[in-house]
Amino acid sequence: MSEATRKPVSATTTEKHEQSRRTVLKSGMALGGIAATAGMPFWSKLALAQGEELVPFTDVPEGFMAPPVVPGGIHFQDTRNIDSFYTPNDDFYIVQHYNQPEIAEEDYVLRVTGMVDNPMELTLDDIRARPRVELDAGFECGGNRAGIYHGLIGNARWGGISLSDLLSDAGMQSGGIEVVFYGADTGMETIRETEVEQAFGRSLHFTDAMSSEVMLAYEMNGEPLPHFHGAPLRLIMPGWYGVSNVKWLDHIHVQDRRYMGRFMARDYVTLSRRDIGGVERWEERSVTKIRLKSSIIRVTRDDGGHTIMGFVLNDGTPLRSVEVMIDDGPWQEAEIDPESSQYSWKLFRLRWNDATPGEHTINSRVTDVNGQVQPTADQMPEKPSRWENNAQFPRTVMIG
Ligand SMILES: Nc1nc2c(c(=O)[nH]1)N[C@H]1C(S)=C(S)[C@@H](COP(=O)(O)O)O[C@H]1N2
Ligand SMILES: [Mo]
Repeated sequence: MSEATRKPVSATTTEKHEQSRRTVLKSGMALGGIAATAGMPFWSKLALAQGEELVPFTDVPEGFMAPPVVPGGIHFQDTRNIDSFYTPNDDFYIVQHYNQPEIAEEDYVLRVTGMVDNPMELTLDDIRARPRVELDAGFECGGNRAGIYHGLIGNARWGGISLSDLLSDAGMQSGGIEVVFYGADTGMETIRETEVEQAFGRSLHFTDAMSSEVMLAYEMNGEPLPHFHGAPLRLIMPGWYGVSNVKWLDHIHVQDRRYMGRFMARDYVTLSRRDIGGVERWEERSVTKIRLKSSIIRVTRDDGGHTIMGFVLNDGTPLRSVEVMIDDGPWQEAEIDPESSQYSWKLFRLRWNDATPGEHTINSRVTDVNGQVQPTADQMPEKPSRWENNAQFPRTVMIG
C-alpha cells in the first residue's frame, strides 16, 4: 500500500465529528508511534528474502491451492502466502450466500427508514460529502475452519463514514432498538413451506450500532470498495465475524423488534453446550463477536535459522501474549507486529534457531488482558455446529 493511502483523514467540520474521528484513529495512531521507533517495519522481512524459503507443511496435501477469484465464487487465502499487513484487495477472502449484484454508482441510493425522525435517501455523493473516517479492521468468516487452514481471513484499511453520525442525523426514535442492514443481493428461501424472496440481512442492537467505530465503507485499502467486497457500500462492524459486514448495503431500517432473518436467527447460529449463569444449557447464539484465536500461517528458513509466523483475530480486547509451542517444548512468547491496532489482525513471529531435521509440531495460543486463553480443541465446548471454531490449531512441518 502506498504512503498516500495511509495519510490521516482530512479535517472535519463539526466538533462531534472531530470527536468521533479521534476515537476511530486513537489506537491506530498510538501504535503508529511504536512502529516508528521500532526501526525496520515488522513485515518488511515477510516477503521472502534471497535464500529464504518456505518450509513445507506436512498437514497440507501436495498441490493444495486456494481457489482463484472468479465471479460468484468463494475465495480464501493460502495463508502461506500472506506477506503484508494489509491483505491485497484481489486476495482478500470472498464469501456470499446469494448473488453478487452489480450496482451502477449513478443509480445507487441508501435508504434509511423506520423509527427515525428524518428518513433518508442518500446518493453516493451525499455519502462521500459526509465526514470521512478510516479504520484498520481484520475479520474472518464465522465458518472459518481447519480444513482450509483458516484461510477465510483478511485485514484492510477501510474508508467511509461513521454509522453513529448517520443514525444521529436520522434521529432514532425512542423505542427503536434494532437496526437492520439489507444488501441488494437476494435469493429465494423456503420458510415454513413457503417460498419467499429475501435480501441478505443482518441486524445490530442499537447500542452496538451506535458504537463509534462502526462504519459504512466505500473504500478498501485506498481504492473504491471492490465489486466482490460489496461495492459501492458495506457495513464494517470491527471485532465481529465477517457475516456482520453486510455487502452491497442499500437499506438501513430501525425497528422496535428483533430482526429474525436467516443470517441472524437461523443460519450463522452456534449451537453449543455452555454454562449459562450456573446452568448447563444447549445455547443457540447468533454469530457476532470474533472469538479469541491465533493460527500458524507459515514457517520459513533462512541462513540463520527459521521463523514461525501466524495471525491473531479477536473482538478488539487488548492482548496479553501470543505464544508458540514446538513439539513438547515450553510455550515461547512470540513478537506481535507493532503495526497492529485494536481491530486489525495481529501478525506474530518467533525465531526458531535450533530446529532439527525431521517432522515437528507447531502450535500457538493467544491470551487477552482479561486472562482469557485460546482453548485447545479438547477444551472447546461441545458444539455440533461448525461456527466460531477458535480452537488451537497445531500444524506439522518437515525440516529438511
Ligand atoms: N450482502 C451480503 N453481505 C454479506 C454476505 C452476503 O452473502 N451478502 N456474506 C457475509 C459473510 S458470511 C461474510 S464472511 C463476509 C465476507 O466478506 P468479504 O467477501 O468481503 O470477505 O460478508 C458478509 N456480508
Ligand atoms: Mo461468513
